[in-house]
Amino acid sequence: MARAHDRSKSLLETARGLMPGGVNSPVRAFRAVGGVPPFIASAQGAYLVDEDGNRYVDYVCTWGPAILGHAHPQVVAAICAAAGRGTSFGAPTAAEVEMAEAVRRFFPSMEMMRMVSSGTEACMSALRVARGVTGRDGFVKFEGCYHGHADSFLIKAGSGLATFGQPSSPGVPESLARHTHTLPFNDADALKRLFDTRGDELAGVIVEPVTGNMGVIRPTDEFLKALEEVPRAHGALLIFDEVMTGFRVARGGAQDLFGIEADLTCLGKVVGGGLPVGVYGGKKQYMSQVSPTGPVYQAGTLSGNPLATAAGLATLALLEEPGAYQKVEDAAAALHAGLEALIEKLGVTAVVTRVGTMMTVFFAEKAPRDFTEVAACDHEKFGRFHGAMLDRGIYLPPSGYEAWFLSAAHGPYEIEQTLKAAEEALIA
Ligand code: KE4
Repeated sequence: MARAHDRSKSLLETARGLMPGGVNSPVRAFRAVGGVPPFIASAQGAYLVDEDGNRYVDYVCTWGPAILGHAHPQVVAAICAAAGRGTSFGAPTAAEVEMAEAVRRFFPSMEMMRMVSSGTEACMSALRVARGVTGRDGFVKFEGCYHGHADSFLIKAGSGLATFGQPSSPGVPESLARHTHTLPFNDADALKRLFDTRGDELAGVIVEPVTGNMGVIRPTDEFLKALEEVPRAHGALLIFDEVMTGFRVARGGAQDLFGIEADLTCLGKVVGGGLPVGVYGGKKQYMSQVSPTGPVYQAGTLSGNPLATAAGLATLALLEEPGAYQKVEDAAAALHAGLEALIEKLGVTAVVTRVGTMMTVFFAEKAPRDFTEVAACDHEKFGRFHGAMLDRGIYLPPSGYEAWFLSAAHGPYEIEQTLKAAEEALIA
């Protein structure tokens, strides 16, 4: 069953001497599940092929972006055509205007926006706008949500809700930590209490409206209501980090799904069609405060880059075609149902959570509601499951704290293969 990984092993050895952990983003090192990460040589549709020639059905989909499947011919053609016209100008283009119009069709609350080059930049910049327009430094985030690696977000909760946050990485100044308040996800009361005591210091609340970075957790109705009402009642902004959920949990992201308008929205992943893109935007009254029309500074040499814009535009055009979403949702629903049936049949303690085209298998009695409950899941079991799936040609996110992503290229055959593998892997 075990596949040859000789070339990946040897590349990893060399890479470890050149890059921390041999990778350019920590999760790729497979530390959470063990084993050698396959070094990927190419990808097409729902499949990855590694340097040893092993083929995998891919449920990472480059952590979300590949919603149409890898190397979609229309996206590739758009990138190639754009490259032939020049790869970067550092000047405005017609395509950026078209792109902004397209994004606004999906996210009407993004009346104005700015394109950047990553989800991290989008979140960091949205927070700066919230701070800039309110004149306040504090903000709220939720435990288990990830908003990129900007300093203000790499802060964890202190020992009690009333204590200051602590940097979660060396290199993040302690002095910054006092401005970041981390609350439990799905805890409406904690949000109300914090705003009641410190509301006038808080610029906003940033949230993954459906979490992906601790696995897929749906917000409760009560929590959503509090998100919508509490910050605004105190003059603070509601920031939806839809870097993962955008174009995924519904066409117009979580705002579309839940009927909530965010004041500011952060996008990444799908919006860039697999190239480095982020977008942040929202109400005109806030976004017009960004430089050069306003005092809040933000800039980028490669922002609105022609290749990234071409990939994003081609992706969004395909997603606007009738039935485009249904296809991916149907594949996700089939996998969800199939896994649930296997869990039941095999008597495994596990639950499947899914919102739209994102899902997670948690090894627990019931679906977790917050980070504490995710941490209590059987992550060793997940590691064994992950390894057994990989051996059977199924590439899952290498951590039990992540979401799985499907694409329009995942058809009945891929789902069937995945379920066949899972039938053995679930009891590994
Ligand atoms: P990037 O800077 O990685 O483009 O985006 C940061 C980000 C912001 N907000 C949300 C909700 C995100 O999910 C992300 C990035 N997600 C991770 C997945 N855990 C990317 C993978 C990685 O870090 O290697």
